Amino acid sequence: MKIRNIAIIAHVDHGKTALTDSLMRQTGAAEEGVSMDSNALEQERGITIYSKNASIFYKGTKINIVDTPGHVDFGSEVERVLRSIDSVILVVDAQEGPMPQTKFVLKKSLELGLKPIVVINKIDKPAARPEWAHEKVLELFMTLGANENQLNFSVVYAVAKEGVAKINLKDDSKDLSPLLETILKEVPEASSPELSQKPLRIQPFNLAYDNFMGRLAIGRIYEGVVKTGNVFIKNTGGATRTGKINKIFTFEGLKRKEVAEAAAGDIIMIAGLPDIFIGETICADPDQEALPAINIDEPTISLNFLVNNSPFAGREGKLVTSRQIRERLERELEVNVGLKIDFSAGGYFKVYGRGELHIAILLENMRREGYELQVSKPQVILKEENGIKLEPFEEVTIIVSANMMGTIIKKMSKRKGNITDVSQEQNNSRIIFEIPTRGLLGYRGEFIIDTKGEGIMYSRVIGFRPFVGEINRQALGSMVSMADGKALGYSLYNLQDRGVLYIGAGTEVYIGMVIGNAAKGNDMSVNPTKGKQLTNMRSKASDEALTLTPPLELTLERGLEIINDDEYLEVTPKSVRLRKQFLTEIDRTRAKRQKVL
Ligand SMILES: Nc1nc2c(ncn2[C@@H]2O[C@H](COP(=O)(O)OP(=O)(O)OP(=O)(O)O)[C@@H](O)[C@H]2O)c(=O)[nH]1
Ligand SMILES: [Mg+2]
Repeated sequence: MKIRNIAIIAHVDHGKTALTDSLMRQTGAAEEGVSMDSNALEQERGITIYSKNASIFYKGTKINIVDTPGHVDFGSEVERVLRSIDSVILVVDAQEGPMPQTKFVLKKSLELGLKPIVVINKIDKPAARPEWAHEKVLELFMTLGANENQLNFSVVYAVAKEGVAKINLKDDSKDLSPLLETILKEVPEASSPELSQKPLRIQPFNLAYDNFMGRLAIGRIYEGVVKTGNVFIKNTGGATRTGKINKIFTFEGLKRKEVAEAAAGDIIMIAGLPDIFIGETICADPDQEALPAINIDEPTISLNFLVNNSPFAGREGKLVTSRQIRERLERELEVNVGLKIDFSAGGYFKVYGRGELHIAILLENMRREGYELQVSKPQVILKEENGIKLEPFEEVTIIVSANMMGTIIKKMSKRKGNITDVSQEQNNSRIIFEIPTRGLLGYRGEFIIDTKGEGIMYSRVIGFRPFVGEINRQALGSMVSMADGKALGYSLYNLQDRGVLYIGAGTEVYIGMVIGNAAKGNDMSVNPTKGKQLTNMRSKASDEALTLTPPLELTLERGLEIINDDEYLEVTPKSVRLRKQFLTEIDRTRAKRQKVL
């Protein structure tokens, strides 16, 4: 069987999944309406979170496709995948052109020696500028030091959503055949009789989990033929252990199909190796050489997961105990490769992740399954090397209308951001900063407000650098309830001038719950349950209908962003609430004093 292995890579939203879906539809690998974004959260948010495998058949060749996530928090997934395929389809939006994540994934691909096929997508958009986008992509290849062979990349224009691709913009095309032909022409064949005759070597690049089969490894067979039975596993440190493969699957469309054996070149899933990990080598003989290791990016932020002990604990969740939360987190570690958890501290679990979205997705999945818990403020992970304190830095690309530039630069410099590049395009300015992750935490919300939701901001971690010292940023205080009960419209009306409220009238509150922010900067104890004094006097003002500004709804991501050091975010299947760690003002004052002493 002839096999080609490709990955689809791009900046977020440029159309990777739409293209994969259309390829499956055209080749009959999946029916109308079936999407690679199969997970409920993916469908709701319209983004890919987990990279996934599919395979299609075209003119007798099997094409294994890995669809990758475009969001930076999941960027390390992409890197792992790139190691295991032979070519990439780089999708670029015909209106936006190359964006920060385009640059990142292209750079990785070029470094690995891959020759990409470029798909200029969304040419149906009214503002599409496909020729300009093509030129920009070529410039990017050159900036990134592509070799001559790589610079000679093929270009295909597409409307992925509708399943149409063409080699020349003027061509008349009804389907994706021009792209499929390009794949057959450009992507090296993965299988050959010689490779199949060698002793077995498989390297997993992804993990999955099944309730019955346990941990599953998704990997590429580099050499040999795999059958069920005993194998040797070499880890990246050089140690060898034994294992037994008891099931082998290949992909057909999105589905997996159990097979008795599979040969070199194919991408497969195997069951039976409960401790298998990314980058290890599964082989037939203990003397075989291990394949080069696959790097896994280190986490950049950490936070604590705790049993919920708020006055409302257990009201909305079914799975609330420390043991239940621990078991769930242990299960997550089976597949969530970027995640690390320290279970050793008493009273909480320390969770290390790749970014706020990475953590938010885990919490969202947990609350949907009925879990209830609370978490602390995410902290940036600091490292020490040769006695020097290091902290993670990010490259931030901001695109705003030209008149916003001043404000943005002022705010970013305050947070220790340095400009590395500024350019103008159409009516927008594109500014690139390098900034410590610490400085960036909590800025996103402010950016959205400053640019009225029209600014674009992308960031990605670029590595650890020397710690830049204290960052003075104007933190917002919290409005803390000093009463239990139902919030009343009358008191919220009086409070809404002093900060942004997170709750509306009728919300149940408890002592120590954070109900809004305090614009002045310091925490403020308030009583949101106070009703109007009853008097015989009629006052005109108070009798007019009280118009409340709609509250700022606390989502998980927003909560993780605005939470202060001395607070917890309470997460239940129905609610996301902020609270003080110490509920009463007396306890908070005492805690603060003890810290100082
Ligand atoms: N107009 C137009 N829209 C498209 C086209 N292809 C995809 N889209 C839309 O673009 C949006 C994003 O598409 P996806 O395929 O989810 O993008 P993606 O690259 O997989 O996104 P992530 O996986 O989250 O990085 C969706 O709303 C699609 O319907 C196209 O050819 N034309
Ligand atoms: Mg996608």
